[in-house]
Amino acid sequence: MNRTPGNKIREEDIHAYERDGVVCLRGMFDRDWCERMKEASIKAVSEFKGTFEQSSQRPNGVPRVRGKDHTSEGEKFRFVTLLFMWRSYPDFEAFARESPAAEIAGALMRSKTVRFFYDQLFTKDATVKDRTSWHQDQPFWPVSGHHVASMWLALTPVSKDTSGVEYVAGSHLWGKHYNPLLTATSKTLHHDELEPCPDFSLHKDDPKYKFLSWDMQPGDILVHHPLVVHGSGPNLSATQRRIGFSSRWLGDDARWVQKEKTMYVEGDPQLKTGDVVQGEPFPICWERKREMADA
Ligand SMILES: O=C(O)CCC(=O)C(=O)O
Repeated sequence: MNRTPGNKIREEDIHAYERDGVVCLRGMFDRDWCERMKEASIKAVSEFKGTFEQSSQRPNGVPRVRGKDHTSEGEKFRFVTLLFMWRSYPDFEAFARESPAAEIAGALMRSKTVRFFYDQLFTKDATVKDRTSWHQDQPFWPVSGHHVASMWLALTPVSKDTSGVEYVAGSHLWGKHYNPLLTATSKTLHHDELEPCPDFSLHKDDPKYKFLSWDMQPGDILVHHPLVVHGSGPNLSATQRRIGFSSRWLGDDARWVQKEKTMYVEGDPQLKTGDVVQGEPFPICWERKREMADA
């Protein structure tokens, strides 16, 4: 399994990330990582019982994988999202601590230090019709700053027809924070003061917007900014499951923001608004010039 990025990250890749809010990098993870994480993902999804577990339901405070089974009534093909797998599954923890992901995130964010934030799986079986709604990530989180990169690793081949992620280029620079309104979380995270995210599928022909998406192979990644607008379409394939594995990474300017309604972070961070995001829940996984084993 590769410890360093499968390909060199060039200055033009960093510029694309800064300009568009997303960059696609090819062949960053080798076949061993892809097979290991694909197997681990299938196992985690098969073990998930389909409830959205809130902190109060967690026995003795022990963290468990949370998520949502979005599968429509009566459908045998599943659409499942899971969060915080690294707390329960050693393969996901190894990915955070031993893979080249943290180094890649550090290079793109131009950060000195990279901490792990959390991981999230998006699996859509063949023929799953559901979209992932257009959204930005940051309004869901108790974290501010530009240095919060998400890395979406393709674990199966992906195209626009098989629910490849699409982006509105440059939307991270609009100064907008849209209401987090994905179906899984809309009740708990709704913020009245924020405007809803437009349905950008209705604006595909508008020359004001540039849409970006890529055909991908296992090992290719998308790295995106926390405020770039993105979403994905249905999986139109009759045979091909689509597995996207996102890991989120914190760089130098990431700060905690106490919010009334926000994604629950495992591990009881005990941080106040304005604090550097640090501590046991967010292990240091990479530092410029030298790697560190732990926080
Ligand atoms: O895979 C998807 O459909 C959406 C991914 C996403 O929203 C993310 O990784 O932030």
